[in-house]
Amino acid sequence: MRDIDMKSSQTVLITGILGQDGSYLAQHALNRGHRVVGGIRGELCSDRDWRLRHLGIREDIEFMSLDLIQPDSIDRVLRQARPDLIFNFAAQSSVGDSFKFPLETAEAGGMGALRVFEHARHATKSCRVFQASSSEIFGDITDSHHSEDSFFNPKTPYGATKLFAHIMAEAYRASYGTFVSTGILFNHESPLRGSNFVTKKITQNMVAVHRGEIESFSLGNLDAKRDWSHAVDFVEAIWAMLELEQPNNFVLASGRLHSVREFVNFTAEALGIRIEWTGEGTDERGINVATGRTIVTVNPEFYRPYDPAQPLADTRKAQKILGWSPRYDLPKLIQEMVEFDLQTSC
Ligand code: NDP
Ligand code: GDR
Repeated sequence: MRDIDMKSSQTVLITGILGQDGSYLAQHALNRGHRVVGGIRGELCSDRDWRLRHLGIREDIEFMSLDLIQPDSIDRVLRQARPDLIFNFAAQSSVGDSFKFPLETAEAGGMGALRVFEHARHATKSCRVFQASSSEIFGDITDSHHSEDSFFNPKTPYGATKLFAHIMAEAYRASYGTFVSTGILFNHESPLRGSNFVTKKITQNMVAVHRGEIESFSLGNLDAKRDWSHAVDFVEAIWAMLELEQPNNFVLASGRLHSVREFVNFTAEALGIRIEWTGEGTDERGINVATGRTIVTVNPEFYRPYDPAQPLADTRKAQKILGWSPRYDLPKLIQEMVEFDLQTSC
């Protein structure tokens, strides 16, 4: 159910536009005839804008230098761009890296988000903000299904940072009437996913094994379960959130959990490889049944100090209020990722 139909040209500011979600959201906004301003940190060189080039929208975007860790750069961009809509995707988004770089993670994802909300609060023209929250804010599982109203109990520096921003979004809504909506986003992947995340690491390495470029590769916790969706499905729901009359919080997910081991199996299947698992713990191995060769091993280097289990998601609110239902299931998502990697990574 949409309250506002954004037909006329709006100025859309996307922080983190060079990342996965920023790129797809830019495509979505441009397809609807809006002006897109993209915040980037550092220089725009060809190895960093590959997602935008792949989508064929690189030349349609106005880029501005924006680092969420630098307050002046946020103020300058927001004053110059005068956005109607802000999609705040910029963050140090790796949970694993947040253990190594907790200060940078907190500054960009926490204080950076707060600075964006401060702008929206004081902006002279009305400005709607989307804040990318995360399922990591749930932390340890408390309910059978987790919704917008569940207890938040994060245990990772990344999750704690995202919870700070999430609560600030609610505080700005309640205290100042600022339009800040949040998406409590479970994992979403795509061909444009960064290779430091487990899904892309698996599809890229399995393609390399398939081509005979490598014999094997290593993963960490194979038992970890995640709810994986396609980023394109999420971008549609995120856009719809800012078309509502009132700001709100929405859980986005598929509602289904799969282990990392199962993700490897699905990927192998998409490549016509039959895989069998043997051993336990760090001795576990994935073996190519046809050749008898080990293709996946476990390396404790990829374990995390704390790796909370992901809960099952309750997405009824997004279905009901946004009329949202995802188009991709996991095999279809993996098929698309594998096809992309077969064409690109040599
Ligand atoms: P990506 O890592 O692909 O993109 C994040 C972007 O943020 C990158 O372009 C990065 O820039 C930029 N960035 C990092 N630090 C700063 C900074 N200090 N100032 C300005 N820009 C910065 O993430 P996704 O697109 O996957 O995710 C988008 C958002 O959604 C993130 O906030 C993430 O935490 C959140 N989220 C994502 C989920 C997912 O499964 N994808 C699930 C839940 C939440 P650079 O290119 O320079 O590195
Ligand atoms: P996550 O995604 O931490 O859920 O954060 P990631 O793909 O990094 O890890 C998922 C699970 O896989 C396990 N794992 C490995 N992970 C990585 N990166 N590399 C490995 O080799 C590996 N082996 C096993 C991890 O331990 C973990 O359990 C993502 C990000 O997009 C966040 O920004 C977002 O908020 C959450 O999803 C929801």
